[in-house]
Amino acid sequence: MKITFITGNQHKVKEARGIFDNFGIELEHVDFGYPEIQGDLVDVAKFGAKHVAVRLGKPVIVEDAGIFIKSLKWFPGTYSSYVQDTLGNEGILKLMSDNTDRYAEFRSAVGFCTPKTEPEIFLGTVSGRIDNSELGENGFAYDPLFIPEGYSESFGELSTQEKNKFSHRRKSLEKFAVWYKDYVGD
Ligand code: ITT
Ligand code: NA
Repeated sequence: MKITFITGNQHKVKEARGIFDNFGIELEHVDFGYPEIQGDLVDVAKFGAKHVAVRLGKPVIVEDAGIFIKSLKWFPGTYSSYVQDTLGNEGILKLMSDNTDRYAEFRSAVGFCTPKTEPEIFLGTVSGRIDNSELGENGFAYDPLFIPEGYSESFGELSTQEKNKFSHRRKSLEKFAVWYKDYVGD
C-alpha cells in the first residue's frame, strides 16, 4: 500500500520512509505548497491536508511539527519555522541563558484527507530538555538542541534510525499507519 506525503522538507521524507518501512507502506513524496493558517498544529494539519487532497484529487498526508519550550511559555511552538529561520538555535539558547527549567517537547500532527472526506488527525509528542549548546551534526533544525528524556545525547547526535524509534514523528506516523492499514483494508 502507498500514501502521498506532502512536504517541502527532505529530512521529514527520510524519517517517514524509515518509519513506514516497518508497516509496509510505500511513501510517494510530493512538494506541494499549502497555506499555513493561524492556529495550533491540528488546525494547520487539517486545513493543509484538505486543501491539498482537493487540489491533487487524491488522498494525502501532511505533517505540522514544532518545538515547545516550557520556560518560554511554550514558544516557539507554531512559530517554529519562522523562529528557526530568524533567531535560529543560537537565538533560542540566548533567550534561555538564565532559565534553569530546560523542559521542552517536540510535537507532531499528521493530517490525512481525501478529496471527499473530512481530515483525520494523528498526534505524537516526545519530552526532553534543551541543552546549553548545540550538539551533533545529525538530524535538522532544532535537533542539536534537544536531548530526549532518558538519553544523554541530543537528536543531533543520534542516528535517524535511533530518532525514528521514539520521536514525535514516529508516534504520529505510527498511529496513522496502524489506522491506515485498517482503513485501506488489507
Ligand atoms: P513542511 O513543508 O512539511 O511544512 P517544514 O520544515 O516547514 O516542512 P514544520 O512547519 O512542520 O516543517 O516545522 C516547523 C519548524 O520546526 C521547521 O523549522 C522545522 O525544520 C522544525 N522541525 C520540525 N520537525 C523537526 C524535528 O523532528 N527536529 C528538528 N526540527 C524540526
Ligand atoms: Na511548514
